[in-house]
Amino acid sequence: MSGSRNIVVLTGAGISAESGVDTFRDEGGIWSQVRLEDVATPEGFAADPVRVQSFYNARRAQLPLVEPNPAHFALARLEREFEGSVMIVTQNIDDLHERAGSQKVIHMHGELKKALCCACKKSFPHESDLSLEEACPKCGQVGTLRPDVVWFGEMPYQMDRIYDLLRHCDLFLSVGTSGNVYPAAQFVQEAGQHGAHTIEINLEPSLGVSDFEDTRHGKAGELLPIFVDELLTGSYHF
Ligand code: BV8
Repeated sequence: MSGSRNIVVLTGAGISAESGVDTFRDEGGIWSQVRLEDVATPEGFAADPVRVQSFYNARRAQLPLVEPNPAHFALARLEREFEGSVMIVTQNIDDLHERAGSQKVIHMHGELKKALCCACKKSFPHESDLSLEEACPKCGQVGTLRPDVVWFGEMPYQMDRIYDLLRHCDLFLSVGTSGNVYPAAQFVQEAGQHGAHTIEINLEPSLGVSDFEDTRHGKAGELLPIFVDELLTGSYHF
């Protein structure tokens, strides 16, 4: 395996499913419990900020109760042991990749453990419940804090950097995402058009399955450790 090769890994809610974190669109998933429009849009936040704060407070409070699973640990091993570069671009807002040991992680949809001030636009770590009575530690204004997550209709983070990574990677691996949400759902085409080998590892075929050159369907916690072994031993050719 030559050292100059680059791997980009896109992850979605499915990689955290075996850790006990709800996905969005599976049976009983988050969007079957609450309307996306009400809790994951700027309009929903403006209409009922208390409802949105409590939706994210409940998900943030769950983080200490869940653990990374073998899929997260497999990607952290890949980053440590692969001769080239490994970058995770995650749609997830949990901290499980970092807790499994991954150091190169881009949270394109933000992070539950960060807050953003609507007034001064500063983001900062925030692990407890967010409330409207809280003052921004940066500008001092009260009632301007929101979860630092990217809602529908908002620009995902670090898009220029992500597209640059996609255009220069040799392997694009997508794990645990249904391919519903853009622009993440288009990344496989961007990578493939620039010469990357593309593979999907997902419980079931995603909406974008036909864009991938290779697919493996099953649980990420079972399939990813095997796949990482194949990458590290060179038995998976790309
Ligand atoms: C934007 C917030 C402009 C935090 C989220 C066409 C082009 C461009 C945009 C659009 C378009 N059409 C519509 C849009 C707008 C919209 C969009 O995509 N809407 C969808 C609903 C149609 N997109 C946006 O608004 C985005 N912004 O477009 O800005 C722009 C355009 C171009 C370039 C730059 C900017 C902003 C989107 C971000 C929204 N915020 N989250 C939060 O609350 O979490 S999205 C939300 O969905 C989560 O982040 C989640 O991660 C994400 C994607 O869901 P998945 O991760 O895929 O989860 P899902 O449940 O769907 O699937 C789980 C999968 O795992 C399943 O396939 C299942 O089979 C599998 N699985 C389950 N268990 C396992 C497993 N796999 C393996 N092992 C297991 N054990």
